[in-house]
Amino acid sequence: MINFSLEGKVALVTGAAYGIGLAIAQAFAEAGAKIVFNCSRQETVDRGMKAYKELGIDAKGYLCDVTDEEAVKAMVADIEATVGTIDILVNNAGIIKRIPMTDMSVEDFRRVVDVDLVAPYICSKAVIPGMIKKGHGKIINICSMMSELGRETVSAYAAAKGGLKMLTRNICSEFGEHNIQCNGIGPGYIATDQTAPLREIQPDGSRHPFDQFIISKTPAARWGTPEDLMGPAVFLASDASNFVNGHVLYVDGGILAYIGKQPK
Ligand code: NAP
Ligand code: GCO
Repeated sequence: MINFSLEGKVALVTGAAYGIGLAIAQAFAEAGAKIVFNCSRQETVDRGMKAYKELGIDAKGYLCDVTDEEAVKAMVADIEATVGTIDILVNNAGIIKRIPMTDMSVEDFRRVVDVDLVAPYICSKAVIPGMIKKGHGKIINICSMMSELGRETVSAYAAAKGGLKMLTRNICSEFGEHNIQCNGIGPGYIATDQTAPLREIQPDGSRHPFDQFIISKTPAARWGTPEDLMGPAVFLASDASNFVNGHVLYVDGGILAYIGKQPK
């Protein structure tokens, strides 16, 4: 029988106070997992704890900046001591800065790469020893359309998410023999806080030009929702995907397959 259950599994979803991370964690909880999450601001951790309580999920929240290796190691040690060895890690925490490359400071560029690429390395490095000891593990990296495509103003983000695709393949290569599967999810354009600026209604009441652009580039002719990612995430976190490794599953409504609707 195909096993999509996460019963008895401990899942750490980074940055899962709202948006994509919260939806993935909710899906994991519905599949039986124990949920742990972290954010870098106390008010966001509090927002997440409120959200989980309203969903009836007994989640544990940590204040931890994923770019701080010592803090991540301490968080993982506390989780292993108080909840259990982490079976599933979702590297979801991420930021974007939309600035033309030649206007972008090196500090801004580095911060995006730190959060979106170096931190998944830090978090994966922290959980893999426990997974090896346990004899299994699942690491899911939240990649992006920008793991495959570029666009103006997102140079740091695209570089990081492109690197995250290759980090996914490398973790697969290095730890597959320990029954650890590392895969990516590449969401398309999803309606969350992160993309809210791209969907703002214009002063004349019209839709944001980028909003209209994405609708024309998506065969599904709609933005994705965090809920669209729930099933794919449970699949990649469950035993149903034990022979899927190093793969990036694009959940994009077909954007990557489509040249775009021709103007009328
Ligand atoms: P979001 O709404 O901006 O939420 C990001 C979460 O990450 C927040 O909880 C934030 O909390 C946390 N975070 C940011 N920096 C952190 C840090 N240094 N340490 C710990 N937590 C941190 O983002 P989203 O749209 O849900 O996206 C989630 C992931 O999906 C990101 O990796 C994003 O790149 C990716 N993605 C998004 C889309 C989309 O269209 N929305 C598409 C493809 C991929 P704090 O600020 O309090 O830390
Ligand atoms: C942007 C968007 C995208 C999405 C996502 C697409 O400015 O182009 O924020 O980067 O967040 O990564 O998959």
